[in-house]
Amino acid sequence: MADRISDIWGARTPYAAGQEWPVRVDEQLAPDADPGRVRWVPSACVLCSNGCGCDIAVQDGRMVGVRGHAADRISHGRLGPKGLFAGWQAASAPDRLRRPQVRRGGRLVETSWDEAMGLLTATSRRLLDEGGPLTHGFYTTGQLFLEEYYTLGVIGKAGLGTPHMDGNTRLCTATAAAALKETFGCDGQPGSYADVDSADAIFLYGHNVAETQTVLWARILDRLAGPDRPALVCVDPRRTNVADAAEVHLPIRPGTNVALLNALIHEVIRTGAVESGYVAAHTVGFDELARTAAAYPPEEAARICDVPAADIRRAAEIFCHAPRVLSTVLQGVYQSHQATAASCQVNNLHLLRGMLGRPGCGLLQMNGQPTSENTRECGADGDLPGFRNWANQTHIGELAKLWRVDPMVIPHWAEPTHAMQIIRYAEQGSIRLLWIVGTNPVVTLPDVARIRRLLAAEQLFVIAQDCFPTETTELADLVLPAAMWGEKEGTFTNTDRTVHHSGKAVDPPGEARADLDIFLDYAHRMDLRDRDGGPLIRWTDPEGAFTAWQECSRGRPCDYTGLSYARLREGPVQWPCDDARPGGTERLYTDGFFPTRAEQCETYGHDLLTGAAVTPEQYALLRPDGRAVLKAAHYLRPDLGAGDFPLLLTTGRTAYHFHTRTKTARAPHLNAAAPAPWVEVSTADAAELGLAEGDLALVESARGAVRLPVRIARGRPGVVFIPFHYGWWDDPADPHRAANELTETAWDPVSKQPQFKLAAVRLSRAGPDDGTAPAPAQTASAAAGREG
Ligand SMILES: Nc1nc2c(c(=O)[nH]1)N[C@H]1C(S)=C(S)[C@@H](COP(=O)(O)OP(=O)(O)OC[C@H]3O[C@@H](n4cnc5c(=O)[nH]c(N)nc54)[C@H](O)[C@@H]3O)O[C@H]1N2
Ligand SMILES: Nc1nc2c(c(=O)[nH]1)N[C@H]1C(S)=C(S)[C@@H](COP(=O)(O)OP(=O)(O)OC[C@H]3O[C@@H](n4cnc5c(=O)[nH]c(N)nc54)[C@H](O)[C@@H]3O)O[C@H]1N2
Ligand code: SF4
Ligand SMILES: [Mo]
Repeated sequence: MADRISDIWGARTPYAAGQEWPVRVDEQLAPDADPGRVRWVPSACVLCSNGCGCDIAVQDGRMVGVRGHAADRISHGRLGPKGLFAGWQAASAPDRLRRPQVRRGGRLVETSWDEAMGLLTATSRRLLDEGGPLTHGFYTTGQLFLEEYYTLGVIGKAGLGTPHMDGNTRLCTATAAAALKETFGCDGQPGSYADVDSADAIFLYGHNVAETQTVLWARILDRLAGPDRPALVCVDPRRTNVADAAEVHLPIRPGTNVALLNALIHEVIRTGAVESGYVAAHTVGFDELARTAAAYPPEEAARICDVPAADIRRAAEIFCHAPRVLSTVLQGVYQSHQATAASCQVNNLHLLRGMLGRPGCGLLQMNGQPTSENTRECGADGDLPGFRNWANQTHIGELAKLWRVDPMVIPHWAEPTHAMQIIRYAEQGSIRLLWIVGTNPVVTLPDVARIRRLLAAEQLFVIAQDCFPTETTELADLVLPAAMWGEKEGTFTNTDRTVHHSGKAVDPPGEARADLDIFLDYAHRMDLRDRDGGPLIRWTDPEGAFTAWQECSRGRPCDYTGLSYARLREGPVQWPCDDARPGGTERLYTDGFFPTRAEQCETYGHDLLTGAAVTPEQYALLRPDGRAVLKAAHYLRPDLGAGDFPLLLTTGRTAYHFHTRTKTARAPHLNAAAPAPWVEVSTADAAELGLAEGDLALVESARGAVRLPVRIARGRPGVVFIPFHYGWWDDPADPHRAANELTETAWDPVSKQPQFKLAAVRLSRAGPDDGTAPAPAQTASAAAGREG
């Protein structure tokens, strides 16, 4: 059973440019499953944004395994270690939440749904009476289904009227959305995963795809093993598996993405690689971009980023000469201080070469969580449903008409509140009810000591809705047990706009309920009504919610009106899908026209350095009118505070765990592959600090400290890495071992995404060698000395 643990990507199936990626069907069944008796329920994996289509094996009312779906456009049958092992095993874990719990006399005790929802609605009503909708905050997720997000979005925006609803997507894909909006006028992924099949070069910016979308990496590996391998360029301070396979690895100093990208733009312009016809017809802002980039010859970027200028030139040459380049961007860029500024420069590179909307010329501002796309589309975060612009009265009017409410009910007097600001309002006491759904902030927000204090405070009524007991449910006043993937029906959309339908395979354990049913129950008990006195939420099941959402998406860039449950049961489809495009749409912007007209766009944009909003008047002067906006930004040095913290901490993922491990730690093989946290230190730093493999190190920042075993790894000197997966639910003996004990409350000015990839720390030896660190050996965490 364990071979796909050590063999993360499975066997190679090489192919050449322009060919179909060969099918390889991966399957994992429980030892006691009987293949003859298994029933297969179509779904897709929800353990990352790749969204691999799969079938769930069901036997005797239990999930007993999973297999890849051969016809699926994303996976062509493959599944990675998380997909193979985690979902179905976690679902039958004995410690699932089965009944609601309420805090009485300081302790959580089980209660009935009726009492739990009664308490919730009584508290909610009282606070609305006392202080209005601004007393209510929602902290949501990128892991529910579309139907649940849309329902929650309508409840918050039209039922209660609070602007305080954001998702953990703020930590995850806020920058992807922001960069797409700034450049193209609207959210929506231009590229397709099938661009891997024909790209001549692939650029990965801060994206450890080998560990974080393992099936996408298998697709890239198969091209690399084929007859016409694409050139790979990896921008990542760590020596990841991607770096090992790359033609050019640029291990830049963390936080210097903008300088590097400006140098690439510099070279595109200097060498005459700009597609002038495309730029003239389809963009605005070239002159300012050229002026800005002029300050970044490769030598200057080399100095800032601390990589050889010759390597920057080689990367630039690849970008300038390859007929088809696919670029992907993820957390190494998004979770940094100039996140949106950097991501926009990747958009600019593609625009300068006219490389959009054609096979192989993909631009993927990646998502991370499996369904974060839907949070954004449906408005269960700081966005309005259908990618509508909160500053556009017509867009607000459309929603008011659809929901049959007064436009003034829908909060749109200011930009919706971002997650860290919701936390601040709760701390200051204006938000008094915080409903946390499908996220574990006590481990995953920056500076978790602060979050722990807040959630434990008397003044705040905390609801936590989850499938498992977590560090966050432990602090809640009310715990609502949720059904998980496979236990409820719904749809979700991956990074490249592919919508999958997921069937209900089994019943949830105990009294756990689908999130949709919990939201519907709340709306019903709160008696939320429209302006005519009818029920605000008129649907009662997933398909009804989907139909309501389709109407909301009509005419918007994310148009779902051509879809249906019946159609999706036959297989996935990429939005937009409407009467004119009944088969869906593989790539956006094939004609070079962008949704930047003022009446269409999702935002008028921001200043990339300060985050100041562009006014409608300023936007009108810019006159994008269907052209993309080339936005320039100078590099700014990150502010890392004062104090004696000479090392840079970066945090991130390992292949075997998903976030706070609520699912992956309950899959024994995955857990055994990475059972406990570690800190990666470079050979040079270890020598200087007198640290050996397995030693216990004390890692301190201005915020906190953790003690972790040392892995002497292959990263760049001056940078240490800690995986952020490890809270303390499975190790109460060490309640302070999370990476986020150390991180700072700081965010990108445009996307408001926290800066998890950049904190100043110091290290010292805290204990003797205990053998080897519990770090995986096949990944970026491999011990120094292993050559790629
Ligand atoms: N196995 C696994 N897969 C996952 C997840 C998981 O938890 N586990 N989570 C999913 C989710 S929600 C997300 S958001 C994605 C995240 O997927 P990734 O973004 O690929 O993962 P991370 O490890 O957070 O960060 C990627 C890389 O950024 C690099 N980096 C750090 N600082 C910088 C910098 O300044 N510049 C550049 N260029 N790179 C830098 C790090 O060294 C790291 O290798 O993964 C998804 N897939
Ligand atoms: N230091 C550092 N911190 C980070 C990051 C980093 O790279 N470094 N990355 C950030 C990123 S990109 C992300 S996405 C976040 C992730 O942060 P979190 O979202 O807090 O992490 P998860 O463990 O995925 O928490 C999701 C919770 O939802 C529950 N859940 C799963 N399915 C369902 C469902 O259907 N219904 C309900 N109600 N609950 C469900 C799970 O059991 C789990 O407890 O972490 C962020 N924090
Ligand atoms: S690549 Fe992502 S979606 Fe595909 S099997 Fe792995 S975790 Fe699941
Ligand atoms: Mo994420």
